[in-house]
Amino acid sequence: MSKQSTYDKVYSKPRDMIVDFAFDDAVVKVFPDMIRRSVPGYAEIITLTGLLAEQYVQPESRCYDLGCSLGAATLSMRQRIPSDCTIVAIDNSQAMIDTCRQQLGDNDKATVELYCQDIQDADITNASMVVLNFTLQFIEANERLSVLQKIYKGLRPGGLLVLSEKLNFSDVQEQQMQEAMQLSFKRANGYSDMEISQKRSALEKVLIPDTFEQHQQRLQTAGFAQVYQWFQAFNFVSIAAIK
Ligand code: GEK
Repeated sequence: MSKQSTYDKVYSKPRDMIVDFAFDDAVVKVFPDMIRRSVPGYAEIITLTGLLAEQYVQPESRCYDLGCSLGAATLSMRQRIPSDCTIVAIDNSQAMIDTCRQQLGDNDKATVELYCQDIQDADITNASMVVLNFTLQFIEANERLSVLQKIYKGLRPGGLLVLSEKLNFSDVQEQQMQEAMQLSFKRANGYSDMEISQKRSALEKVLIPDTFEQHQQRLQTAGFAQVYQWFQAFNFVSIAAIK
């Protein structure tokens, strides 16, 4: 989606020490390329998010894009929602927000408000759709339920949460199979084994995936009556939770 996106070489040179992954300037420059080549199904989820918005977004309500990065889901929603809605896009990386702002441009569609903020501190009100696209996995495990409870509270009845995540599997063989397939996906997209292994080390402590059962249970505990997995590509899924 970015006109400025360059080829991701962030982990292409051997590093003496791998520090924890951060959404800094180097990552922001290559982000659209990085996520497209690393997350199977990413482009489809973004496109289909627009269709979900068309179906679920209510007039004069708010849509939230939590952990918006460069605003891919925001742009997809903006194409298909009433112009009297507002999209609130939040990310705690200033570098992401600055580049996202440049990409949004002016237009006569729904207003987009952009905030550099931790989603744990964000207020959610009058929402009919909330997108958490590959972001909950970066929140401390014991803080995830309170984020979902806050979203549930801020949604109107009939409102939709789209939760996309990398998954773990409780079945050891399935875990091996799905991980191996993501590895093949990354190799097929031009990442070397060294890049894959250095990025994996950098993400180890910051991206902690749950199983589908953990997500389902947490969403139900937060109050969501309907929880459906609507998309899967190997170990990446998207869940629709309806209030
Ligand atoms: C997309 N949704 O293109 N508060 C706010 N932002 C956060 C937090 C937090 N606590 N933790 C991480 N982030 C996007 C892709 S990327 C997924 C989301 C990935 C932000 C972080 O700065 C980054 O921009 C985003 O969440 C995760 O549809 O890179 O795997």
